[in-house]
Amino acid sequence: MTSLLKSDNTRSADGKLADLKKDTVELSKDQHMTTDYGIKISDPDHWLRVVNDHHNGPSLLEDQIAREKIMRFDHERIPERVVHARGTGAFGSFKLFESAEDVTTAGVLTDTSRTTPVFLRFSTVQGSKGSADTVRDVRGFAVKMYTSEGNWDIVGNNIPVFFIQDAMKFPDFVHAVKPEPHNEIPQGQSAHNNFWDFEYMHTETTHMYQWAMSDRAIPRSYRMMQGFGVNTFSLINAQGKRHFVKFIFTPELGVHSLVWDEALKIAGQDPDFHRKDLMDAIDKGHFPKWKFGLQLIPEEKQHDFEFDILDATKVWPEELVPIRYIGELELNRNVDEFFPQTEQVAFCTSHIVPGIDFSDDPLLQGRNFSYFDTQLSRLGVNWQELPINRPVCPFMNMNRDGAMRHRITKGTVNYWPNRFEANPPSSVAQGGFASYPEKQHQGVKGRYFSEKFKEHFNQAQMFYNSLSNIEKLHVAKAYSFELDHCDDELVYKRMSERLAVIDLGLAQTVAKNVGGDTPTKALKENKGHKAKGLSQFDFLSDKPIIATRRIAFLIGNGFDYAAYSGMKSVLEEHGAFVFTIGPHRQPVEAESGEKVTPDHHFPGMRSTMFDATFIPGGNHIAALSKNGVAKYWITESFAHLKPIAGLGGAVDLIRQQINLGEVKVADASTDHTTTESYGVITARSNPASFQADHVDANSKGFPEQFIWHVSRHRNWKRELDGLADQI
Ligand code: HDE
Repeated sequence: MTSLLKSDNTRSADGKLADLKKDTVELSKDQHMTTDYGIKISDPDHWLRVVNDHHNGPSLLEDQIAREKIMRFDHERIPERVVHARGTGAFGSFKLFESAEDVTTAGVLTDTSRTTPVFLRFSTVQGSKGSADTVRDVRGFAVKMYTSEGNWDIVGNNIPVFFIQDAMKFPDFVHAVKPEPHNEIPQGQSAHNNFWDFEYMHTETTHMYQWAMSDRAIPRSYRMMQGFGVNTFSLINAQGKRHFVKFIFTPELGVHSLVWDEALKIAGQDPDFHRKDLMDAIDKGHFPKWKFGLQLIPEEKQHDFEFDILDATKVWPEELVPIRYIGELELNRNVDEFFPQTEQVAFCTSHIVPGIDFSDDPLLQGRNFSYFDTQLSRLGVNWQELPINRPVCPFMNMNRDGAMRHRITKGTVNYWPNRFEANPPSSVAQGGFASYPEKQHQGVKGRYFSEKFKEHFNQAQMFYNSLSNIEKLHVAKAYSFELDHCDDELVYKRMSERLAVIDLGLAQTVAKNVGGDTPTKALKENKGHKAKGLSQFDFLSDKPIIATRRIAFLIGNGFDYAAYSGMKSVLEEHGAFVFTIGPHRQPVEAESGEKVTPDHHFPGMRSTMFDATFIPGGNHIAALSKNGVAKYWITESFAHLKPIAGLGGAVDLIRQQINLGEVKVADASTDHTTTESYGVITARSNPASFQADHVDANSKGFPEQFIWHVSRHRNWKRELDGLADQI
């Protein structure tokens, strides 16, 4: 039976959940409908009127119930976020497995017995609130930790650097990337003249747009991307010593992306793809997890690097500054209602807790101003009183009044100091926040920049050098797509030439594709520096992790039930989500008489929604061979580099469809060790058992091979060998 309540959110009781309960009401048949001021409503559907014999007549302004219903509705929109408008969020918790007390006094980073409640909002940057999830864009990764000492917000992204170095450039940058002013085009993408004009004009953006053109900007799932605080913060320990720090979250499931054609299609086919993916995983109990790490530089080493460590367009290469993983963040509860939680949640980089402090990073300094300011216009002066934003620890001060003040503070004074000594401040020993007493030298007032900030290309090269060949190929394709969408010759010609500061081959490929002038020499020597942790392949586990992977089973009447149920249970044992796609959602009958109710019918779904496909044998193959959707499904999955497995009669269907010509696909019933499988696993007869206890690259069994290929995410060799360009 469909429940009135969307989801059962009682699973993980925590401090924030208890706090929100005070403001949470539930729909119920026993609670009769009332107006907002409490009177019971007898007719919510018809406006009060004076009618003639035909029951026609004017509506009466007098109807306070109808009037208030409409007027309340007229005002229910608030301004969307000026950037990061499109997003989704979830609750969770943060736990330490190692104390960082050597570098900070912050309880949330030192007390290993604590579980800190968390709210995390993911977002895209460019598009408006209703735009598609899978566009090419940076993803926001904003974490609110409701710590016992107050809220700590890490307002991060899934890319470790940013476009600009100085906050004062932010309005120009955002104007340039957002839809153009004369026609409000394009939505949810940077593929337009103004964005690339801005990038060309600001060489400091070079490193970041390399990342934005990489696969990082088209994640497969919010659950499969890293989160970075980006800016440099400080940690202060009990001895008053300061370390500069960067915060990093790395996902348990690895870092994976969509392929571009898939991302484009999903944007239309299921614009909520990432939202649903996150909710679905949490609802099914597969809670996404990230390791939380610190990169630390002692204060006295601030100037020991060839880049400025306060420059947000630079990473701290792991070889120079290793990541120390100390905790884990888990998301385990979906929101109850989107607006009061995900929309009204508001983050501020300035919200830190004792033991953590800022740095002179000029981007951070500006952000510390901007976030609080934007919440004032988006939510009003009492935004921190909203249930989702208020801390779980006690809070009290002399701030009063303002629109929509809810809190009622008893007492006769609202100032400090007062004759009652009410609400005194805390000493540092009592936990009061004190800024790090950084020595400030007498300086000169002026709009100066550190010399090292002027170097803009070394790390853009390092990023590109560190990518695998396939990732480099994708970068070239991404630039080609973006600049192809620019119709101003000046923009695409200058930009494709600019790429020669990174790599001549890249610049030549892009110039050719987009109609630029092919550059003949590199604009900067590339010394070949690389760093780990930049390529997504660095996060690919040796373990065959297929948990939460969406696997489609294509069936029709007459399918082989043994193969269907055997594969379903072995994949589900490994944590995959199996979906059955059939000709209709009414039950489909197997050859042996069993009935299965499909999750979807063919026209209702697309291959793009799944990570892999399996087709059991049986006499349904004749019908599938005539089913255009099923046939295109196979072709498209192959082009999107996804594993495909088939048994019995499905072998011929798959082979015909992917039209591999001379290339052989693996056949688990034959000797496949000499055959390149391209991630297509087929066998003429069912395996002796549908079990997969030990899976690795050398596994020979049918389910094992399929699981291994799914765990590799995509079969890149198809693309490298030019086999995938069929659609
Ligand atoms: Fe933001 N950014 N930003 N940003 N940002 C906003 O604040 C801003 C920057 C990021 O889910 C706004 O509440 C300035 C870097 C995320 O609610 C605004 C500068 C990083 C979110 C704002 C930056 C981010 C925002 C708009 C340059 C990665 C969504 C709505 C100095 C570390 C938070 C809002 C959410 C949102 C300002 C640069 C991440 C206007 C001035 C760098 C994840 O205040």
